[in-house]
Amino acid sequence: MKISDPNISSTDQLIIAVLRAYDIPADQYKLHSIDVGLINQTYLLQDQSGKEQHYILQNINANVFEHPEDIDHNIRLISEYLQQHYPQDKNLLLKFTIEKSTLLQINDRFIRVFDYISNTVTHNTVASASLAFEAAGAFARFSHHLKDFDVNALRITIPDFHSLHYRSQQLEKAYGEANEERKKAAHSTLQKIAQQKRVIEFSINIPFEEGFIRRVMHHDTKISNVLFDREDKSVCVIDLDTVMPGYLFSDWGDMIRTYVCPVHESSQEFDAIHVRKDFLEAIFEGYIQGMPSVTALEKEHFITFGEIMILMQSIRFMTDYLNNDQYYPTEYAEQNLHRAINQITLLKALQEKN
Ligand code: GN1
Ligand code: MG
Repeated sequence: MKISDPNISSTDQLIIAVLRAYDIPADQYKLHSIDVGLINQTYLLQDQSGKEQHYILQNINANVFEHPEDIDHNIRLISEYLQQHYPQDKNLLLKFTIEKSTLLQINDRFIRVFDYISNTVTHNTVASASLAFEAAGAFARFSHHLKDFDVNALRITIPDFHSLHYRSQQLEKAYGEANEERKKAAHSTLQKIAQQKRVIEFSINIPFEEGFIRRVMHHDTKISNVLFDREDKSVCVIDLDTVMPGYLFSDWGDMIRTYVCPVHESSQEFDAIHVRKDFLEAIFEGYIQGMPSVTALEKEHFITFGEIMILMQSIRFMTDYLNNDQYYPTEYAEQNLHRAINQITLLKALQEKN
């Protein structure tokens, strides 16, 4: 459904137009911002009467996702498949607009609304190994339940999204075009990144090894993308925008990247960066319990998968720093550099520990 209206300019006006398109009574709902992500904004639309459905409202960042309709296509295919084959599973379901569409375009904004699953919560930090275990199980079950789904039916929502080789080429290009001041500030971190060629070379061979299986992967396994019940048992995974064909390094590796360290990727407390061994084990165990088809080769390279994703994120933050912060929102000038340092520090900690 598409609305073109130059009079819709503020967020408030936008929300009102969204509610109208979905036939949700505006006076009955309250909007809370719930996202902690860098790319998308997510809101909870809470029914004030206590009787009706709550909703999740999310925009699609069209600078990052060039074809929002591809995301819509993927999510619809996946939800239909899961509903048909696992009707007992709970999953976020897309709500239809009054024109029976699941993607709403208002001017240049793309929005979708999902039914909220009652009595679920999200977490922004991984406070315990058991939470890591539960989250790993949720991502594993998601991919496992899609094992007979045709991965090639999915559209590629971001080309080369987790290609470490491509990310390192982007870094080289950014370095070539960067200003002297940023190049200088980045120098010692770039040297550390340059020492990690082995990880890049390993990643290039993954698609050619039989023991690395191509599956439906989520590609964004941070803890806030899991819904938990009130007892902190995982219910389902959310944010399916980057669900694409992929390899286990993406999901297992990104869980290592975002769960094992006690401080966040944007923290400047570099001394506090270390690997919580019990969390690492929980990610391993939780995942293999939910996904019986993990191969011996994949298990053997569990840590390498973490190395790939941590290096990739360091490179992506560094690239953005050298590009004068075009991709990741920043609150101060050196933030992307600090994030890149944070990630390379975590990579070293993981490598020393294993
Ligand atoms: C972005 O917006 P968010 O936090 O869900 C990024 C991920 C990065 C992450 C780093 C589409 O995800 O790949 O790992 O930031 N998503 C996209 O915080 O680029
Ligand atoms: Mg995301």
